[in-house]
Amino acid sequence: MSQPSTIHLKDYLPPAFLIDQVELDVDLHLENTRVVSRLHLRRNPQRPEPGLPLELHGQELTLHSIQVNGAPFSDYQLTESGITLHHLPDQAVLETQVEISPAQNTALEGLYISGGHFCTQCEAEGFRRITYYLDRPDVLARFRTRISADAARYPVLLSNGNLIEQGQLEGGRHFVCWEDPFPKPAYLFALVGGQLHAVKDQFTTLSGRKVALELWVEEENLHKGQHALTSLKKAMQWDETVYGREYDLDIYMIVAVNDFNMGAMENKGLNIFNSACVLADPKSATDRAFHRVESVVAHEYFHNWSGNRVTCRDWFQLSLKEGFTVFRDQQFSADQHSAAVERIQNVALLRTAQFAEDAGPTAHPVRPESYIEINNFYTLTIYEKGAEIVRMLAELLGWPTFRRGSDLYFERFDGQAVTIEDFVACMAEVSGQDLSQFMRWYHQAGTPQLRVERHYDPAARTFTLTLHQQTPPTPGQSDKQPLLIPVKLGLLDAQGQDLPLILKGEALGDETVIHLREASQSWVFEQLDAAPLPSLLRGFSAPVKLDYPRTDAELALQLTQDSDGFNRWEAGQKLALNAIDALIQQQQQGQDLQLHPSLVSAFAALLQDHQDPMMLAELLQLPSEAYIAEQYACVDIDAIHIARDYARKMLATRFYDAFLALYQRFDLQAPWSAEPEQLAARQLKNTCLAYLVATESEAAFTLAQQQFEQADNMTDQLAALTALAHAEDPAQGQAALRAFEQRWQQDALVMDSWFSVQVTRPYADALDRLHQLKTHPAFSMKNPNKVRALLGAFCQQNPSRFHRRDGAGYAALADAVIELNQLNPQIAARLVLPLTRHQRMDDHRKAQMKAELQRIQDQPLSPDVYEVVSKALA
Ligand code: 0A1
Ligand code: ZN
Repeated sequence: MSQPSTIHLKDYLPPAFLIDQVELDVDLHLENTRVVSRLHLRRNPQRPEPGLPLELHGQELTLHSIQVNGAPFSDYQLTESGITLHHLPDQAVLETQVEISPAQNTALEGLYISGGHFCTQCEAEGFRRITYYLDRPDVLARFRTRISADAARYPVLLSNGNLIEQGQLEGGRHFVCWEDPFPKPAYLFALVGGQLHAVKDQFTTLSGRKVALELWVEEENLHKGQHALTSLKKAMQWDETVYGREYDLDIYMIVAVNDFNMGAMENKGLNIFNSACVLADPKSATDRAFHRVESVVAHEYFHNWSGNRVTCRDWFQLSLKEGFTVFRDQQFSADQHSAAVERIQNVALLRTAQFAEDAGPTAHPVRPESYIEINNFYTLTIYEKGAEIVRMLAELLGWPTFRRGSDLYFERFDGQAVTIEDFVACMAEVSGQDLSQFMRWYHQAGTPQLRVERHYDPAARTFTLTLHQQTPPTPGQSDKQPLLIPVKLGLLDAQGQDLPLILKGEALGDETVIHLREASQSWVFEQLDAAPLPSLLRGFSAPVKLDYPRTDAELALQLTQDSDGFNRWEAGQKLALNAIDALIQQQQQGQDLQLHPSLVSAFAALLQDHQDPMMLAELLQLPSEAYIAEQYACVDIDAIHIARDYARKMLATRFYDAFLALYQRFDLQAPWSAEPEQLAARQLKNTCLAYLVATESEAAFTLAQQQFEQADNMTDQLAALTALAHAEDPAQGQAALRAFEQRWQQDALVMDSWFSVQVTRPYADALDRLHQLKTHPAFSMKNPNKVRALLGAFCQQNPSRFHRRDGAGYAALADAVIELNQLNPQIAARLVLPLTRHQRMDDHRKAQMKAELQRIQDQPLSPDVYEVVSKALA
């Protein structure tokens, strides 16, 4: 493997040729699939330089023949990354015949086998593993796809668009022909062949067109398909109502596959899903899994407009489709469930994982300037921070104007491949706002820090709020410019009620959004009889770190009284962070641990108010170890674990009776349903169960055991299993783990949870379990879900064990990365990320982490792993 090269945005050039029409003929065989492709080419008027050659991408293809306009063609060179054809006429039909081997494809890009079925994954650059092509998103072509295969083994053959022909062939084979009327980039191509069965439904669009909905699964999973179809119909309707977007083909198909690198893929008219993101029934899937299915189904559906009808010019624009589509799926979920809880959960992910990414060696702007391997850029920054930027735009413009900007964008660029600038220009045009400073959000990496100062002047009855912003340096970007930061705020009186806001004589109601543009800026609020308490960054109106010192009493007031649900939760998190910080310091100084009374009184207040059980379940969660770690310049991983654990156990003991009462009250004893009341009840009840079991009392273990045995749904069963299996005494969970394995060994998705539960045990034996489980018959390094369930869960969700002082956790990860680098580079490059977060670790661990990275670096590496590891060692 040669030294991989870097691709730069500044080098972008339009392609030398365009492709109007593609005719593919794919003859499916496990070891030697034959692909004939006919490309209807013409020179691109945007590239007038005479005689430009055509450079087609191709990877791991065996070339059999090339013809141009029906005659053999020899004026070409094979290169490392494809083929260069010289002296082509201005218009030509280029026919290539290649052979590929799906059975050997463990990278799961291009055409591969999953569970005995043929399937494809072409984003970002998988199509070049199927045939020679201009595999770039700014080349949009109409596809006609003929597939032939053994009729008995592969009775179902699918591709994009409409089925136009099918028939029998000799030798027990058959064929189908699909045609997609919408020009599309190759990354949206898909093909499936297998013994699949469909759950079918129908949707009538706003304008009265009937769309056939088909979910294709293995026969034994038919009963797990209904929820995805219901979710799809909700999403279709929501996009019509909220964004005025209708579906455009007569059929929408989804296929579930077991081996998939990501969550799902929005291929035109033929989505391919990781089975974990589409299959769900109450017996085997948790409420969280149901929610994931709903939101991923919606996400892929929304891509039909934000991504497919209007696509990206190049991969540097990835967040154009992903940021916007994540924002849309978050809006959808907020409309289906509790908006505040949805926001809390999205922000929790952003502030732990994305902020950590933005502070580490792989930090990059939402619109990057360069990359080695684009697959490494499907990141939380592109997706989640990208969505935050779109959310800020919507906040700055107001929804009706934002919606007009969205309409303009879809209308103006329908059928085109465009840039992030094009999107923001539509928003600027409809609003009349100058968004040039706002564009820095796309160009600057790193999480901005916002420092708050406040000053009340009793004589003038004014309150001055001063905000200072600063973005830390990130790799390749040492100096940062001030950003335009929308800060939504209210001012609370001593009872926590919103005060009227008056700025420069203008009455602004109870809540407003101020626009911070300078490095430091002040606002003077008038006519205030006493010092107010600002409730800042309501709804987390910008993805920033807020340095806003408040007293415990002020935090407690916000926790119970703030009219903004997000800020109530945020105040509680801050109270908990303060209390845990005090414990960390006591631990570091060798003192006895003492939990600060403010957190105890906060819990006492919370446990008396059951108005909103879903919200209460969130409010009762202590910040994760990962989020606690985010607060420190030098992370003391052991002290964090001990402090948080101590706080959890103290609260559990102190409020045992209250948790038990709440548990009993919300243990509905009714058959499972997906009704919001039941969802909330399960969530709260299981939060209480975790606290009860944290006391390690016999009574609590008995309760968990009973729940484990009697549960009629996976949410309750898994919550009980986790409580038992995470007890300090490993014997507590043994019987339940065995029973669970017996019951579910045939269900790969449930077994993923069984693996994760064991390796996330926060005790010394977790790593031994991991080593044992790697040899379990249900585990496979070739299946990404299994790798994530075992290795991913251990490294990301069990920080104190992954960061064991002896370095054995790091070594286990490095071993797995080295093995996976050969099998599946994309997954290897993701798995290695926890090892790259060494910056803020103590010197001992930092050295060990770097040594393991170096051990990886000393191997012959895929570009994927090379890029991540070399950045982490730079
Ligand atoms: N576009 C899909 C996610 C996806 C991205 C890359 C893939 O392979 C490298 C596969 C899927 C989405 O946003 O859902
Ligand atoms: Zn997406």
